[in-house]
Amino acid sequence: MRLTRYFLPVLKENPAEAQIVSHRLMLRAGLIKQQAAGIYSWLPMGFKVLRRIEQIVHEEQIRAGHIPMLMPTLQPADLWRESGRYDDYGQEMLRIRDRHERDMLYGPTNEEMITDIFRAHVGSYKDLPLTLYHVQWKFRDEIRPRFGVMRGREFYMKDGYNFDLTREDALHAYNRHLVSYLRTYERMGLQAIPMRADSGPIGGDDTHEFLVLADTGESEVFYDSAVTDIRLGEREIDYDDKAQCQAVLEEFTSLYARTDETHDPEAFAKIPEARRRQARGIEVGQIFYFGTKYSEPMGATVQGPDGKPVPVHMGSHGIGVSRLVGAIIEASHDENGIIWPEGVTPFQCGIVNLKQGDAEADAACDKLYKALASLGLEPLYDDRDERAGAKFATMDLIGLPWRITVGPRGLKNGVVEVTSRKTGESVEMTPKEAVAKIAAIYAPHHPQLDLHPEPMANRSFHTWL
Ligand code: 5CA
Repeated sequence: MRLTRYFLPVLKENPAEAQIVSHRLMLRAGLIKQQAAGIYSWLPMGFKVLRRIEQIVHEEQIRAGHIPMLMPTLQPADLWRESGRYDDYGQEMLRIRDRHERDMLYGPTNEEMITDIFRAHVGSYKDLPLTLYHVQWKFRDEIRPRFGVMRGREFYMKDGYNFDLTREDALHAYNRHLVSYLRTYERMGLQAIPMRADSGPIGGDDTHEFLVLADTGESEVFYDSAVTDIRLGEREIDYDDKAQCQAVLEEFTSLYARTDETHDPEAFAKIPEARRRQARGIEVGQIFYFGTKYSEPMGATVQGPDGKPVPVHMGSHGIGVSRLVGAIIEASHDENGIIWPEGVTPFQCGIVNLKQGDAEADAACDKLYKALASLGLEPLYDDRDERAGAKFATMDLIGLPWRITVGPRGLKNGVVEVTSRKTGESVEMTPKEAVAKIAAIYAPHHPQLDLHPEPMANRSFHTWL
């Protein structure tokens, strides 16, 4: 993408309404625009990041054996009357009446609707286990929407629902979700720690929240600092292997890590003092096992092996997809702007032309741009007629992990400069080496990248983004 043809409305001033850095940077970098309290438009570059995050979520859910689908945002109130939550949910639920005076609502979550789908189509234990999920907009009429997309009223969430014959099978589904979530967050360059939590209006006894530690987080958390040393990493996971998934759950949840609702000062005091931490965190996901809380009142039963109907054991599992954009920025920025992790960056690198209009510099930039694009990468080429300082400031603000700087002086020696946004370190190399370096960096994030392509006019990679 050439910057002169893109829509990137960066702000010069710090927006007064933003209290935390991620909100400020999302507005300044032209990622979002507020339309009403807690309701945002996703401008092109924000939309790209949102889609990258959603894509990782899909890939990891599908890897875990979970099946994508799509449910509507509007739901009939009657479904929620069946579960008893229509009245319980209170003012957070946005209630709507249609022209036929039917009560509707904008879904804050989908336990009832998925249970309705299940009971309509599944009748036998032989069809289990089953986990269905979707990524869809939700609405919760939060009293205090704040911090931009972190606590929105309209927000984008992945929510998944498992149906199992027994409690044991449903707990395996719980563990599977825990493992797949750890992988999901790590791919986004985040450490999200599973912590024992409270189940709130979703219900059930078993629940963990995933927290990204950040001073601006809304949750108060207590943990043993040793949990921050554990990583899932590249290990192979067989999601059908119950023992393996259980072992990962135990590895990640045996040490003390709790949100304030479930905090137990006595247990906390047993941790060696040097490892006791009280901090704040951003909740980027939550998993629940709630057994038959919805299946029983809503009649979601299957015929068991003995021919008798049994209510299915369920859980639900959510990832805050839109909140993650803010959480990633909270975890990865400096005083000059965002620092996108490579897994979610909207463009893999920037190209800065130090002397727009100089025939040699323009030609070198065009060539670099084409070489990167032909590999399936998407560079953002700053081809504006601007001072170098202004171009660098924009690149730093929008936070692309790598920048290739092209200027007449370097080109005389046959080199361009490749700079890491994170470390600020710059290395001179030939344009060809620069392309190879960027491609090698992204190869693990995009297995579909073709590093030795035939010349090809129409590549499908990310073309709709
Ligand atoms: N039905 C369950 C699991 S699918 C559920 O709704 N869980 S939840 O309430 O914990 O929401 C899942 C995730 O959505 C949260 O962990 C959080 O990351 C995100 N989320 C919740 N409320 C908001 C909000 N107001 N703004 C942005 N993200 C939110």
